[in-house]
Amino acid sequence: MRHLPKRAVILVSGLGVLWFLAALSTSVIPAAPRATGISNLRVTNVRAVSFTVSWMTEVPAAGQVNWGPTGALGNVAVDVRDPGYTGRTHYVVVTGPLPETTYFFDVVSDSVVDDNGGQHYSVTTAAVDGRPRTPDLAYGQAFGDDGEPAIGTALFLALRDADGAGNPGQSAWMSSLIDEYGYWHLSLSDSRLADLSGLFDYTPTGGDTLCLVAEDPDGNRVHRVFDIAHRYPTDDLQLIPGPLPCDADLICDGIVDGSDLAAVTDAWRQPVDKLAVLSPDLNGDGVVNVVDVQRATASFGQTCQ
Ligand SMILES: [Ca+2]
Ligand SMILES: [Ca+2]
Ligand SMILES: [Ca+2]
Repeated sequence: MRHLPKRAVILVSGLGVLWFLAALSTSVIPAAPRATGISNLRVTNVRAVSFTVSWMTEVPAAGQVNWGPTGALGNVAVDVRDPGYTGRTHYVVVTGPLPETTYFFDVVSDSVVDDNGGQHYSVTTAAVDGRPRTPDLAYGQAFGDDGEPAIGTALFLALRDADGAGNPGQSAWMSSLIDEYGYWHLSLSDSRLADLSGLFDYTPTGGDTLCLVAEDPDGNRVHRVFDIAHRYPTDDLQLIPGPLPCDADLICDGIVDGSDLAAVTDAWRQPVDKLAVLSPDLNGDGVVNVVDVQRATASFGQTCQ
């Protein structure tokens, strides 16, 4: 028997995978429960001399971050709301680091220490970029599924190039803690390149986009993309029970398309970045596999604007 060329075998098996995904795409497989008590750990607003750590817990707790330039840590930072604040959301701004320096940190919820399996979490601070920029505020309001202000939820924002001018791609993630009236606000003029080497240049008058993502401790979510011209204020955001079809908009341009599907397949069986605001691990089970590709496929064509 004549053997098929290797490429043909790969093509045929690739088509088989696509058929399999299409067959799966009508079912929804629920997320596996989290093994630990903390979730949604994020490091945002990384600047030259500060960074923000946010996370959520299954039950109310007091949160703090132990941090330092070595594994000995040695410094403590507490929640921005109050040193004694207890809740299910935790939002700690670490101040005092030096520019372009790697720091290690652990996340503490009451007496439970998450030290990333003994190796600590780490973050490298941004380079100093002293270029003067006109202050540029983005703000809006976010509400829960019950219509009440989404108090205490962290709102994540990234700028994305959509007009081909300034820096390409997406900025580093910023975050804002939603206040008692549902307001969030962020200084876009402080936005940084994803690699933190300098400020992110964008077009403030319109054309570039804002990617906004938030999740509350009950799993209600929002994921929207706006033109930057509509930033003061943006449309009201409403957090609704997740997961959302737009969760698959990993290349956060407002539509789930081939580039998002490629971002999921590229991450196939690679180590999952637990700190990513938008993760290819769409069902949060700690691995990127056929279930995540199936979810992205099922969301194909979904718009998030
Ligand atoms: Ca641009
Ligand atoms: Ca996209
Ligand atoms: Ca997964």
